[in-house]
Amino acid sequence: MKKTETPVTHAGFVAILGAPNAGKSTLLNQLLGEKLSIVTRKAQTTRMRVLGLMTEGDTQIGMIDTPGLFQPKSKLERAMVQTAWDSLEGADLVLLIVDAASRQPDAKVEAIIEELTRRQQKATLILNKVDKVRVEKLLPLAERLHDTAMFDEVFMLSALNGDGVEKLKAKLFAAMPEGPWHFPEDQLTDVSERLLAAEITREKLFEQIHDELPYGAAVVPESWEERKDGSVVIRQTILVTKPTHRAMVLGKNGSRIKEIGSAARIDLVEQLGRPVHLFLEVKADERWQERGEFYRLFGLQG
Ligand SMILES: Nc1nc2c(ncn2[C@@H]2O[C@H](COP(=O)(O)OP(=O)(O)OP(=O)(O)O)[C@@H](O)[C@H]2O)c(=O)[nH]1
Ligand SMILES: [Mg+2]
Repeated sequence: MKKTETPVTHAGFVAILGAPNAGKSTLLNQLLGEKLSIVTRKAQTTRMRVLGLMTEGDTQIGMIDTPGLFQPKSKLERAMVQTAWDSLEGADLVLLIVDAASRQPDAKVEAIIEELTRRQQKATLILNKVDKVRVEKLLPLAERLHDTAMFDEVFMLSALNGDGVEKLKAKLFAAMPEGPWHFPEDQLTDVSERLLAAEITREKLFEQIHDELPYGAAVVPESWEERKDGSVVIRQTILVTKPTHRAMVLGKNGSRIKEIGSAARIDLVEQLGRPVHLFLEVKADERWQERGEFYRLFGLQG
């Protein structure tokens, strides 16, 4: 009698680590072919773990985008850095992304390599932003970092334009161990739509408001109402610490908040594929970074 064989599947998790602004979220989005994690020119954009799923053939990979690693000072920063290190638990592979175009990548990266060494955690080294840097500069950097012996392989790529990303993707798919998939084949992430929608607004806030303000601001979902006509009504609150910051986010006659809202709405319509009514409220609350509910909402420890 012939036994019916269950098909062999492969599954695993890959953590993307690196200093702030190295291009972690850009790489996640490029690998997925979807804009899932928010990206800005500013450092410390990503604040939470963002899982992006790639399922192809018999293999499912959970890519984990993380907040950048740096010396944290505030409670929020400590929670962000903790989340990044926590992503190593259960990761089958770790990618350390380095901004190869940065004038001084070594100092920030060294501290991360030190911690990886302490944890005896091998990683794959990704030299990113090769579109912005001359090859002569890349090779010595690759050699220097590779000499630390913490890396199994080095990839040079541009997360932005996709050069070299397919090669990395092939390695990732080949490296996943045998095992059952953890998510349905067509699932993209485990982050809720409500949270992703709030992140989009935060991206626009980071883009439109400068100085220190965005670092002291957060966007939280308030409500999400599906209408019979197929549209969705989304209400979010932008939290800032000071009344003066509230005034800055609002802008003259509410002009700034209007711009943030319309930029966010354009992305939301694209992502959700239906009409969106977005209502934003701005609240000044000096202590929002102290509140546990905020951390729980974003899956942060605090
Ligand atoms: N030229 C170039 N720019 C890139 C590349 N990858 C990322 N960037 C840019 O670098 C900036 C930071 O990218 P992110 O993907 O937000 O970086 P991150 O590592 O996720 O940053 P945090 O979330 O703040 O830790 C953005 O302006 C990106 O467009 C690349 O390959 N080439
Ligand atoms: Mg990021």
